[in-house]
Amino acid sequence: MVDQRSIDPAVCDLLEMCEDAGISTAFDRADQMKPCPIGSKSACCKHCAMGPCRLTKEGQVGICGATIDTIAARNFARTTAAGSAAHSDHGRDMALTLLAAASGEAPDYKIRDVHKLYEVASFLDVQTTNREILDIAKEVAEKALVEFGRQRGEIIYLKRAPRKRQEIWQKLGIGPRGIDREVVDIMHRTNPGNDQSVESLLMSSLRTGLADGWGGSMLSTDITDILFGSPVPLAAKANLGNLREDQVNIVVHGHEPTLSEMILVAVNDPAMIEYAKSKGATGINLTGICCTANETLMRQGVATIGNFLSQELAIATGAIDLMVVDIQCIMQALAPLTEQFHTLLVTTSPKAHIDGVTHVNFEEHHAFEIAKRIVTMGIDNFTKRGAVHIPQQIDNMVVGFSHEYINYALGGFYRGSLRPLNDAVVQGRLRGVAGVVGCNNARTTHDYSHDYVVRELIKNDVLVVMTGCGAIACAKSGLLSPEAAQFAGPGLREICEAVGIPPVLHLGSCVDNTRILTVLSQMATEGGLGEDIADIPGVGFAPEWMSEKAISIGCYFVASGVYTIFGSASPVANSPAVDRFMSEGWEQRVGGKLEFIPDPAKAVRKALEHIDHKRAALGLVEYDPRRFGESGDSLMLKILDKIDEETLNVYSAKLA
Ligand code: XCC
Repeated sequence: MVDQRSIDPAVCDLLEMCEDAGISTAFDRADQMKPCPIGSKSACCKHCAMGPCRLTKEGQVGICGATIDTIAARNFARTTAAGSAAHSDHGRDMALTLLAAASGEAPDYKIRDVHKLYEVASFLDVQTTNREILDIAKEVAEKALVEFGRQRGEIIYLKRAPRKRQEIWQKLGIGPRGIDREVVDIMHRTNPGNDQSVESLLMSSLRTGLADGWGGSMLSTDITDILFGSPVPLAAKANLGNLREDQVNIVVHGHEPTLSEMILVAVNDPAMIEYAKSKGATGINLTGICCTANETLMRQGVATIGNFLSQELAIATGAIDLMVVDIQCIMQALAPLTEQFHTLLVTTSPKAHIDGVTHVNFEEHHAFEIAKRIVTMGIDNFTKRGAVHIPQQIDNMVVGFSHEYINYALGGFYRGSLRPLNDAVVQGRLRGVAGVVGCNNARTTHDYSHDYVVRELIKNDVLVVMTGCGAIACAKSGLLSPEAAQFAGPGLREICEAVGIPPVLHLGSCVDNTRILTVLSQMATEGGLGEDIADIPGVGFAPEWMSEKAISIGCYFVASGVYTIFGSASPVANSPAVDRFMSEGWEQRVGGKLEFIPDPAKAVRKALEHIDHKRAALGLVEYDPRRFGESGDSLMLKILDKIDEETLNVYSAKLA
């Protein structure tokens, strides 16, 4: 029973322990509570007090006359708006932190990536000549904030897309006018008695998704890089075995890096370490969960102990002295669970309180002081620790593939570009590219679909980039290590070996899906693969999605021209009209489409068909894995096989 719930042995181990101890987890609750058969298919409308109306019979309409199609499209649009709001508000907070730092009001933050600041300044039309860094940063933050409240025209970052893509958006009128405005627009048009057209509601959803992808999230990625540094590759570790029995374990969880970056500084503070030692610990061990983990993992190599569905199990180890959470993806179940263990749970965001849980309000103006206070609370709690059960799993990975680094990796400083990547696709060494992102979902086997989809794609010479909980899933199954090249097809393997990268690249947190948009835009403008994102032989996947944010991401991928496949059943299955519009209707208009395919094998098959179809449309050679079958180390080893032992030793020494 338990082993079907997850492919992660550490999770299975703890699930067994919880089962024996009678501790309830999301895995059990998912078994005990089936999804509502009406709500899960979007056949319920609860936008007014005449309802909720449940449409369960053919041809039935709501009290106001709303059809199943309108209801499904309206619900979908609201989901997109909620997801776009969450990502974008995170981006706004990053802009406010940059503003506070640049104005001298948040002295604990610095401008760590000046190059990035200059780059972003140029995107936002901020003058840089003869100006102080902080002055530029202040105007960058102010201009970024204008994007949220913009009322007319289009958000500035749309110009980072290929020209052809921008023209499609202009022609369809789906270029977001302002980030907040598009979220409000959806809330208004889905309010009773407004938009009742499937096409209009779904095209508006794309616009609101674009406000997230090319607006709030992209600004978030950029500003986070400015404040904390653009990621570069570094070795790191994953899974629950990274918890330490002999040290104070502090876990960061959520999404925003502003506090976690300060906690990282605090746990390395000699006075804090001394204090931990005075309580009997040998030191302080910082690890993370979900996307806060991805942020500190990408930049400083802080170990991730798990993704969304691991959060309760991490507490069940009994080894966590303090878990500090910020925003998003924090289960309310953590609160009663921490009462069964000694773990101190601390909420910090004014937007994410949990009743009965200690709240330390985070303000960037006193960031380090607050971080030290929280770390001290964790150290004090170490003495209350009881028995622990820490699984031994530790997996190695290489992370930190910002889009800037991918350029650099392929050509160095002197000719950094995506040319080699495009050439590899043109030659058929790479069949195509894929972005595999998104959550865990307790309705599916934990991590299984991520692992399956990614293994199949790399086996078929598809280079995979990942973010979010999907990236953590594959980190735990070893796919983010250079050694995973052995699972790749011959063409991809050769590239991995030549460039020294894993076949699966970790690009960051959920907001960093925008790095995928940047890479795709650069590929489209580099030449050889058409002139638009929709021309590229590529696909997007969210195999285990659950959050509203995933739907917003899906919308901006589609609107950017990407065929996007979500795992699990369609949430709009009761409305064939809506389902059809999301595939055929959207594809005709924007070149991208969204499909819900619960069977991962079928999903991969369709993805590869799509990639091959795009290759054919570009007039590229048909993909043939045998063409590069002699590539990579296998060829090298054959040569070495034929030479005498002395020369072989020289080679081996060099390779070592
Ligand atoms: Fe949350 Fe970002 Fe989903 Fe994971 S992947 S469950 S949103 S932490 Ni974005």
